[in-house]
Amino acid sequence: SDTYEALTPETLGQRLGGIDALTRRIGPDATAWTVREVGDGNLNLVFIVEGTAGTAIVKQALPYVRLVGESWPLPLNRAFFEYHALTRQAARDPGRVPEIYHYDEAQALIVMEYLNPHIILRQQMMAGRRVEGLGRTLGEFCARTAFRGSDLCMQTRQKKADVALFSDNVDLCDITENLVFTDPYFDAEMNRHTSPQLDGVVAELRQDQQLKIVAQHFKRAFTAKAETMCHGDLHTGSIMVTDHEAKIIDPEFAFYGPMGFDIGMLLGNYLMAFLAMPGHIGDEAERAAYQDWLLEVIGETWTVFAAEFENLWHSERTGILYPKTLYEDQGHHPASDAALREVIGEIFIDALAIAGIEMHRRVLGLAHIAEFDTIEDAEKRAPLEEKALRLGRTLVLGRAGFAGIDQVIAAARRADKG
Ligand code: SR1
Ligand code: MG
Repeated sequence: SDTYEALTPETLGQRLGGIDALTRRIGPDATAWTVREVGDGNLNLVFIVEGTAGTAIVKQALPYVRLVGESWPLPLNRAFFEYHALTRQAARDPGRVPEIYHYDEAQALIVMEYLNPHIILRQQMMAGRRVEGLGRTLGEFCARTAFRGSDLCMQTRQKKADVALFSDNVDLCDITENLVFTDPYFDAEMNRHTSPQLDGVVAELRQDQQLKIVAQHFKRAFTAKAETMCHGDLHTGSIMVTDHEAKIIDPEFAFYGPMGFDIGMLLGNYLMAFLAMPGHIGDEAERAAYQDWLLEVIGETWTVFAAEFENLWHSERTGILYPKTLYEDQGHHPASDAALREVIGEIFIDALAIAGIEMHRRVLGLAHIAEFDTIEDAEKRAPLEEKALRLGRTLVLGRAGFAGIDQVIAAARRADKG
């Protein structure tokens, strides 16, 4: 039927069991499918479906924000944007996003590959477990999607059509515009911080006029710097991992924005995982080793991003920006290299500011992260959250003064030491 109806574990088999693409994947007899609702995110229903032939994930949008409830209505069309983003990401970095088996616009649902035995990267990090090649995978993903979705690579008609398509993702962008770029910097109704011990530093941040100016500068970049199709919500809850691989999920917040947006949000989440570690690994030596690994991942993610971006700059620059003819660039022409350095430098600065802003909103805003919230003892939690707030401010205000990722890592080490 075309009328939207939320699925339940009881109705799912009967409602999707007639779709060939699914019976082929899961099993011919839908009455034999087992269905579990496992959604623990802020917005959607998520079901794991298992049958005699295989498995699938069914993700369905709800007409409201799950985290808050029916009092906050939210359009269903986020499934449309997630579907379109997934297809583009699959083309731009093959194998890095789940395969789509079926999409139903009216029911706002996507049936896709069940990544198993993967778990959410945030959980993996809280458990102190490494992921082989994580920095490489994420650096490549961010570079390939940033570059290949931009005017550096796409044909201008196609790129402008995509800008128009994703510009309708108004409601999810509105969430980011408010929850990320504005609410943390004033006494907004939905804000919450979990410890009164933070009242002092929160008041300090909210009186910091320079910080507000920069946050609004980057909100302007978010709304107007339509460089590439961003994932839009690339935190460590949007990455699924085993010990040996990482896949990227959940691009429903996709929008056209700054090339530094995704990698910036990711760096902010890595940094918070790093600072939260005393709440998760008790043994000092074990914790120090794991924190070293997290910093290596930070370094590698950025270094691989820059290297892959450079590689694509030389091999796939087919769009309207920095055309090779302008530099007579058959190889590494010096002017082309200088232009590349300028572009990457700007992406780095944008990314650091976004990282810092993300760190603020995850402590002060509505949507928190498990790394901090699961530390029950407020005396232990609050100082770690304060470190994140202060490092966030250093990144936002000092964004143009970092000579490279090593200096960011050094700042993270200083913040951790307190
Ligand atoms: C009301 S939605 C809150 C947050 O959850 C999503 O994952 C995004 O990060 C959003 O900002
Ligand atoms: Mg999500």
